Amino acid sequence: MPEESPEFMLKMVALGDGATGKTSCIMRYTEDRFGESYKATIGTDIALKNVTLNVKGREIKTQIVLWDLAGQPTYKDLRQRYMVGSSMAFIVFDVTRPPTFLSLDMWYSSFRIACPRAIVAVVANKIDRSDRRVPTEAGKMLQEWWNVMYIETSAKDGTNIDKLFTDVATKAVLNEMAK
Ligand code: G3D
Ligand code: MG
Repeated sequence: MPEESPEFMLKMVALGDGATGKTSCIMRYTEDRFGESYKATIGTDIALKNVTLNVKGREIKTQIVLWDLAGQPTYKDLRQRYMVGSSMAFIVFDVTRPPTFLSLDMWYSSFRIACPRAIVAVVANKIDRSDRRVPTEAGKMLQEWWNVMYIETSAKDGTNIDKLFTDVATKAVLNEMAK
């Protein structure tokens, strides 16, 4: 018997500076793998994840369409086109590299231009590392200022990865239902 088709298909984009762990978060979530070398591709990689979300006590089948930019696009124009039509975004920084935290503002602003009402999560990744330099308070500050989600993860050991995608997608479904 064919599987029941999802009630929602939602686009999610991965944003943030290079090597912060965007691809690793997606791989951990969709394939439960980490650190295997993947081919360096040019352009956009797309991964699919089917989930059943609990939204206000209802089971909702949802397909998350994850867009991951291979490499860092230099052209603002390309980034903007990649973001269009997203229901949600996760913006990743690396807790061991403060400059990647400072870039969040640029990523957030350009995403808001493309998708003013989409759900956003700021993701503090690599919390398994002992050389952390960006404290939790910094992330919490952005969470309040921007009224976005904030979550600390490790794609390496899997901490909070499922929670990240499930929470963001659940909010996005609620957002769609309110339309
Ligand atoms: P990107 O897609 O944002 O560019 P990647 O980032 O997912 O390619 O990850 C960049 C590097 O960070 C990779 O290491 C990857 O293994 C590492 N990384 C990603 N997430 C974590 C994490 O949660 N913890 C730790 N310790 N490392 C992580 P390499 O060495 O392959 O460059
Ligand atoms: Mg990548």
